[in-house]
Amino acid sequence: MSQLLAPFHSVTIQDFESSWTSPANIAFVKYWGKKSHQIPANPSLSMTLSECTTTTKTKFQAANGLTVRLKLNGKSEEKFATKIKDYLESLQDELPWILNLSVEIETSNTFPHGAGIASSASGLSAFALTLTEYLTHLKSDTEETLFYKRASYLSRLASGSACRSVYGGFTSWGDSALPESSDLFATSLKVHPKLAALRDTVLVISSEEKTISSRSGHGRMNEHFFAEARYSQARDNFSRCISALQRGEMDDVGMILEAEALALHAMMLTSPEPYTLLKPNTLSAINAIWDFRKETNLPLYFTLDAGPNLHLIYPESQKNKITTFISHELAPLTENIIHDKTGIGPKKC
Ligand code: 2P0
Repeated sequence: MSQLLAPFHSVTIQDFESSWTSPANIAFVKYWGKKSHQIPANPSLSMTLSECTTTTKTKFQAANGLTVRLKLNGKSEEKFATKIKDYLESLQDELPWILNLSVEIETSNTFPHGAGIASSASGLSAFALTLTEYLTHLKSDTEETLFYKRASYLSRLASGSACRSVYGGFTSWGDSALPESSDLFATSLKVHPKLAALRDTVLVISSEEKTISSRSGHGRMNEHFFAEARYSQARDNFSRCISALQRGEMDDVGMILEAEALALHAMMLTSPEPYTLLKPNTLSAINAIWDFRKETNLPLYFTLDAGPNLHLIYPESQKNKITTFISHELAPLTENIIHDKTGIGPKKC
């Protein structure tokens, strides 16, 4: 049992209601491949976003048995309710009383489904933060560092990437040479002031539902011929990316960002059951970005999540010329564009 949840093993259930808003994040070094109990195969590192958030209001009450009702934007969503119920059931060894709860959730996102922004990171971290607040309501423990560590631990068990959303700025997750690093929860990462405010302009190339889930993608890494090489590359990129972020070297960060995005999609293309989530316009936009960089030397770099949509990362200070290029050259390749930037992390509302 984790020390983080041990104080809450036996409690008297009380009624409680609270709301949290939590942001999505974009991985600079990717989590792709995991061991059991949501232990990542390599450390990952991400930037927390500002505008793309989920707000979740949750009501916990004593009940005979565990029931979960969930409304997304006012509409009942059976699939998400089942996901939360499975998640809560998975916590029963550490929190046995959880099987006697009625849970009512109302949730809404500021960004559309299929926008290339993982709603599981924002949605599940928002829910885990509310659950963490509920735990401290049941047994008071007001230590703030432990609160967020616990929230990150609980977020990870719901969805790996969600554990990185509980802190603002930059976050790392996974055992590494960093002090206090852990496979069990994420920690905050200090970066050079020059890179503390980056933009993330998301090119929505396609908003179609993806054909292969991230869960299945992680699973395919288990039998992957290149798995060990990939994990070793990720560990190397992780330490090089942290060093570049702390030195304030945008171009070094950018080269790693792109290498990580391409490696992630190369893993999909070369997995035992190969697939790709890239679209022709993803490749057209990548080529246009490379040409733009060659011509202007401006620090515009891309990354990809597990989907066809590009996240364009660049310093706030360079936004004028870069946004002009985006709206003239890249916008015609997209369905939609979302403007985001480095965010300050979740908040209770
Ligand atoms: C990441 N992704 O680091 C990587 C890069 C997508 C591409 O983590 O199974 O939804 O819930 O732990 O976190 C997506 O996988 O997977 C992901 P689960 P998750 O952001």
